[in-house]
Amino acid sequence: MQISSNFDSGNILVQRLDSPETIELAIRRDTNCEFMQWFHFRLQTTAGLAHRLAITNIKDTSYMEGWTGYYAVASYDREEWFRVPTRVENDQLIIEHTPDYDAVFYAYFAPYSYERHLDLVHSAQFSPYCELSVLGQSVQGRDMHLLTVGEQDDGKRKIWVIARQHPGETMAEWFMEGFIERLLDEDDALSRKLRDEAVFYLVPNMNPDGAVNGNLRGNYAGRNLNREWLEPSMEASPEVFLVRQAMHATGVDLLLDIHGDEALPYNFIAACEGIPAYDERMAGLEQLFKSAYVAATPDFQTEHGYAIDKPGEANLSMASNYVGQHFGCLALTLEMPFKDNASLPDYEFGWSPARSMKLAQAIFHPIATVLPQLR
Ligand code: GEM
Ligand code: ZN
Repeated sequence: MQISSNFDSGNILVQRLDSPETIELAIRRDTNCEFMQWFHFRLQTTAGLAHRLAITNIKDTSYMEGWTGYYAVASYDREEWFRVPTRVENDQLIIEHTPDYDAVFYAYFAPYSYERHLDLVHSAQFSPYCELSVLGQSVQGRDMHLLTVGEQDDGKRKIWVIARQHPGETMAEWFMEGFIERLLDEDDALSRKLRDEAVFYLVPNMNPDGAVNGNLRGNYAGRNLNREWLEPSMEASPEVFLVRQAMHATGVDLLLDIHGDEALPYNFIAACEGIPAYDERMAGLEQLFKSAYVAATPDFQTEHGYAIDKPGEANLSMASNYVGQHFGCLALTLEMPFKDNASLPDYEFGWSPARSMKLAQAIFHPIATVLPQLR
């Protein structure tokens, strides 16, 4: 037997590899910071044997409540990721699986590789509606890609969609793949209407270094990008600095910040109720957006979500709060589950890349619903 993780988004430390029933592993912390929860590794073994893999250090992970009701994902071909029997026992995460083949990958959620990211943004430029540009470089020098969709015109609404500030939340980039696919679809009437009335600025991966290094939340310098929006720096958080700078150049009428949540088994939206600029207009737009999203898909709901910030108590270093306050616009954080949508469970795949892509394609309805009132 052999376990490896020296590949894109790999993260595991091997403690014991005595037998298929005695495998002990540990999750490595994010680069240059304390966050940890993301894992992704490869097992070379003998098909047909029962395996017991114990991740022994989940007590040190960032969101212990994320392990309750959680099932790890596995894949033989890195295309289809299915759920495997997983439980917490004596503060260890126990994965029990009898692989059908000699080689199998395990991960916290279906990985989204940097190669797939490069394919996504470069194939998008084939569309006559889409322009691919580079805002600058990340800490480790990876390009920060921006897709601009729709003719730029002062009369059009400016809609920014950013994703994967937290690199382990890979469902966010699966969402972006689905979003881009529909937005560039020449036969889609709603996309045509939105392209006519708005300009879209899309950043499918805000944190390419964190993604490649197998981080849950940090960038390579160890910064939580969703706490850098008040005072980003080119030295430690260039990813936010560059995107924020571009937003200031274009203006923002709507921000969607796409994330994943470790604990809550639901899709939900967090708004910016606690910012000083929050008013009845914003509250009305937020409700209109949420109601339209509920109408568009049963995979979205408004019953479960984060506690609402008290008035004036929002953390303005977070993207949605900073943008909502600075631009006086609707700014929403969308959260998808690492587990599943408990209201509409899929016992074989849980929440998945395909469902993330479908959720993205459903968001076009609430965007179209609020668009006329964004300014
Ligand atoms: C959150 S996302 C920010 C939540 N936004 C508001 N307005 N409450 C974070 O950054 O901690 C969770 C996540 O990372 O997905
Ligand atoms: Zn996040």
